[in-house]
Amino acid sequence: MDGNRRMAGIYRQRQWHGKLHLEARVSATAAGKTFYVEFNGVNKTGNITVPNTGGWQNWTTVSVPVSLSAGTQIMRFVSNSADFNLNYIRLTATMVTVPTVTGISQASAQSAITAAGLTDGAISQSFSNTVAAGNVMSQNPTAGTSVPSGSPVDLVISLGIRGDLNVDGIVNLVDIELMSGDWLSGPSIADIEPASGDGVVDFLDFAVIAASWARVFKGRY
Ligand SMILES: [Ca+2]
Ligand SMILES: [Ca+2]
Repeated sequence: MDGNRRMAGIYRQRQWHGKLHLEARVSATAAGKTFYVEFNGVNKTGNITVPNTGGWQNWTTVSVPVSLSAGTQIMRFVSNSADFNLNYIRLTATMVTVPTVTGISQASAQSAITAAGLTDGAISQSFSNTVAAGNVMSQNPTAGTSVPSGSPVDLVISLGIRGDLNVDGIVNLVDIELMSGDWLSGPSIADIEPASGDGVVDFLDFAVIAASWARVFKGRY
């Protein structure tokens, strides 16, 4: 920089968002030089001081954390001082470890995801004979994976056992009775076949309960 010049550049953020490190490779032959970097018109770094490196080709790297939202960012370098060198600016993602969130409630999982510096990804649901309704069956990325801060974590939430109409973790006569009531009065909770429902409760729905009962609780009723 040989004057109080402003330089502007466009930086497409790609998949990066969340916490990043901004690194600038600089040199100066006197102390007291400063600059800052804007993203979308906001000063995200505060003043960054360039130390006296003792020579124009004696480079050092200064680093500050920045936190960005997802999307295209317009990055603007702003110099407060004359007479220092800037070689480059680069952004690197802060890596975090994905926590284990399987087997716990969706709310607890999302709290853990936020606490780890990650974000909620896609939520889908699936029946499970082993994971209680409302708990996390699986996650993507898997626990222990190192990913950039702010990355989304997808969850599959259990709907419980298919045919467990009162969601008590057991398929038994209580569920059969609930289905029988629906059969007489019209579907409310017992239209479970096909999975999206077809507006009627009939032998197909009963067959799902019978199959769950036989498969999951054979010999226990
Ligand atoms: Ca039940
Ligand atoms: Ca049905």
